[in-house]
Amino acid sequence: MTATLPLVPLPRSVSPSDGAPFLLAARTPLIAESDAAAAARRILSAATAQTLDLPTDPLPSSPAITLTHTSDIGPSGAYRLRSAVGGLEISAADAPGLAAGLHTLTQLLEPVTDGWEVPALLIADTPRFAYRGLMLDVARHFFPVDDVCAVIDRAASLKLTHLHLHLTDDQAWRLELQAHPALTDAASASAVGGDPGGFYTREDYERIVAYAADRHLTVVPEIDLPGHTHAVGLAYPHLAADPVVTPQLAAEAAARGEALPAAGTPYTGLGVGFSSLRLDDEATFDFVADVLGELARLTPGPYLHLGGDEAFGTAPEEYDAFLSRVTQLVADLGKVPITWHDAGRADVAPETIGQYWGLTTPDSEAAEAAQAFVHRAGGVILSPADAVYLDMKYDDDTPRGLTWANGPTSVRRAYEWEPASLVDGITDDDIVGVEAAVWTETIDDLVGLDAMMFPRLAAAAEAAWSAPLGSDPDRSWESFRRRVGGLGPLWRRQGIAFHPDGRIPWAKG
Ligand code: TNX
Repeated sequence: MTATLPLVPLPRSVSPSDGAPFLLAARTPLIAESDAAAAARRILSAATAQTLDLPTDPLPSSPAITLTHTSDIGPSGAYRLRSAVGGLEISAADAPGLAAGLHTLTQLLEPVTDGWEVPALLIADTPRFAYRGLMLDVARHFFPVDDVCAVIDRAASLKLTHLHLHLTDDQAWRLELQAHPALTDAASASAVGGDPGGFYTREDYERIVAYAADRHLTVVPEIDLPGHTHAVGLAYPHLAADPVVTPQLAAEAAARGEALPAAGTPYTGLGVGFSSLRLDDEATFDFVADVLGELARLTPGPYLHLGGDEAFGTAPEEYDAFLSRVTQLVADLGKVPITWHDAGRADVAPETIGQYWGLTTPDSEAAEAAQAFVHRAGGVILSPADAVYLDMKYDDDTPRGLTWANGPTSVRRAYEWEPASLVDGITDDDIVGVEAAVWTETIDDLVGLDAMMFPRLAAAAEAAWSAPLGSDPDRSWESFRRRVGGLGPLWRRQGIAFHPDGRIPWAKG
C-alpha cells in the first residue's frame, strides 16, 4: 500500500483505512496555535500553488485540520497523522514534528474539482537520525540570499534539519566579518570560470539563519581551514603560503585550459589542494581565532565546521597541530567543532564530529580516519561521495556535474546504501546523521541546483530519516522510484526544476 502513496522519506508506518478521503479546500477550518497555523498556511499554500486561507476556528462546523501538541511522541520531528472524512489531525511533541507532519500531508494531496483529497489513513512516523543535512557550496559560485532561502524550503520539505554553508574556498570568501572587511573587499568578487561573485553581509547571514530557524533548520557555517584558503591571501598575503603546484594539478589545469593558481591573483579554476595558510606564524592563529570568534557570535546553532579537507599544501605535523589547536579553540567558544574526516588522524578536541566523504566502499585510510572520531566522543556525519555528492553527474549525458567519485551517480546509487553498513565498526549509535552535499564548481543558479538535487536529495533524506535499507519491503529502490515518481506534480507546483530521470515513472500533472 505504502508504495502507491508518494511518501518520501518513507514513514515508519502507514495504515490505510477504509473510509472516504478528507477534503482540503481554501476555507477548510484550522484548529491550531498561531505559530503552527501560520506554518500550515505557508506549507500547504506552497504545495498547492494556491493561497489557502484555512481560517482558524476553534469550533468548526465542517471537517477541520487539527494540529496538536502531545508529549507522548518523540524524538524531535516525530509525528502522527490521522486522516478521515470527518477531519485530519496531526499531533507531535514539538514544532518540527508538526512541520514534518505537514510536509507529509503535502505529499498526500490529490487534486479534485473542489479542492484536494487526502486518503483515509493513519501514519506514525519518527526519524532515524537527528542530524539530517544538506551542504551548499556558496564559494565556488555565489547564490543570493533568496536562492539560499529557496534551498532551505526544499530541504525543509524533505524533513532535513541542518543547512551547512561552505562559505569560503580558494575561489572566494563569502561572509562579511566586522573585524576583517578586507576578506570580502578583496576576495569575494570572483567565482569559478570568472563568473560573478558576491558575499553575504552580516545582516544577510542573519536573515538566512532566521529563515532557516523558522523552518526548523540549523545553519552550520564552514570556514575551510587550513587548505582551500587561496582567497585569504588576496586580503592578507602574509598569512598565505605559496600555492603548491604538483605535476598532477598542472596537468589537470592544462587539460581544462585553466591558469595555474598564483599568489595574490583570484583563482577561478577547479583545482583543489594547493593552498594553505602559513602555520609557522602565530599571526595565522590570531586571525583564525578572530574569524571563528566572530562567526561563533553570529551563529546561534551549536556547530562550527572547520573544513580540514585536502590540505595537501600543508606539512602533516603542522596540519595535525593546527587541527588540534583550532578544534579546541572552537570547543572553548562553546561550539561543537565539525571537520571533514581527513582531520581524524590529528589529535582533535574529543567532541569533534567527523564528516565522512569517502566512497560507499571506503579505502582503509578514509575508514580509519572516520573511526577515529568514534573512538573519541564526537561521532560521524555520513556523506559518502559516490552516493550523496549531488554535484556528480547522473550519467554521461548530464550537462552539469563532475565524475570523480567513482563515475556518475545514478538516482539508484544515491538511494541504495545503508548508513550502518558503510564503515566497519560505525553503527547507529556513532552516526550523528547523514548529509548530502552540493558542490558548485559546475552549478551557478537555482535551476542548476534543482536539477542536481532533485530527485537525489530525496534519496539522501530517506537514508537520514527512514528505517535501514531493506528493513521493510518499501525501503527499497523499487518502492522508492515509484514513490518519488509520484512527487513530480507536487515538485512542479512548488517550482522545483527537478531532473526528469528516465528510470523514474514520473506522474503526470
Ligand atoms: C571534494 S569533499 C571536495 C571539494 C570539491 C568536491 C567536488 C571535500 C571535503 N572536498 O573541495 O568541491 O570534491 O565534488
